[in-house]
Amino acid sequence: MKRSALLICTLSIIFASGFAAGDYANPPMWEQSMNFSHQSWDFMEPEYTAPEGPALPLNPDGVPEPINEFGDAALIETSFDVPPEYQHLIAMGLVGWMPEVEYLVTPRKGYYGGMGHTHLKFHVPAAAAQIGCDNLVWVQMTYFGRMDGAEPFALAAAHDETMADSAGIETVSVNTEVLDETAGSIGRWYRTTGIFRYSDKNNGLYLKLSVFRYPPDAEHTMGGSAMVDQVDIDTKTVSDYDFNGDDIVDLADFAILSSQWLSSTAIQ
Ligand SMILES: [Ca+2]
Ligand SMILES: [Ca+2]
Ligand SMILES: [Ca+2]
Repeated sequence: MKRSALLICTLSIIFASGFAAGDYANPPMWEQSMNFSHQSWDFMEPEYTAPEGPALPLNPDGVPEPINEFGDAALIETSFDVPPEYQHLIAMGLVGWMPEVEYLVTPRKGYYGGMGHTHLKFHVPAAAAQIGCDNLVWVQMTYFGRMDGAEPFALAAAHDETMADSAGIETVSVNTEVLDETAGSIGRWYRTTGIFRYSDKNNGLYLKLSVFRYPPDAEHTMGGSAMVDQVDIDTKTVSDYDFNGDDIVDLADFAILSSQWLSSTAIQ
């Protein structure tokens, strides 16, 4: 049993050249790892025009170019919540796809969001469940959100599209940094990076990213904005058979396994 799993893991090693670009900041450098995949969305193509935006599902449109031997990753759902008193903003085109908005003091272009809480859902195919193998997913989003002290974002991972089944999905880490290109008093730019560990049940993982705007009040009658400018997602497989911890299952690990087996046999 152990040997068959070892072989399955070994067969899936991918070699890819290193890269770094744009908001793909401090990437996990998993290119040499088993079942590595990468996908980026910058939501910026000439044909993306507000308010229609691109058709869904939207495959990765950013750089670096996607690498995924398990299927095409996609943005599958977009939505926003606008408070009842600001529903008229929808007709004004202040929520949805925004190729470029000059009145916002930002160099960033091509994003989804506006003057409502903003949600994006992605599906990222990954390695199927293997004995002794779990997957890690690294997700990074760059966004404009509230700065009133409340959490400006939420990250959720699930096995199914309804986001109901998150059994066994472990949050390894979530870190948020404030970007110094911030402008305005009702929001700022952030970059949040999260890592989840999971055993694949359904050809990949569903990820829902939410960004929250500053709530409207008497002083800020228009309220703030929530905008997602870029999303990057990497995956890899981790294995209990990577005995020397170098992120690759190969003959070196098999040698360690063999020596352990021999020593245990000798004791008996
Ligand atoms: Ca693009
Ligand atoms: Ca963008
Ligand atoms: Ca190893």
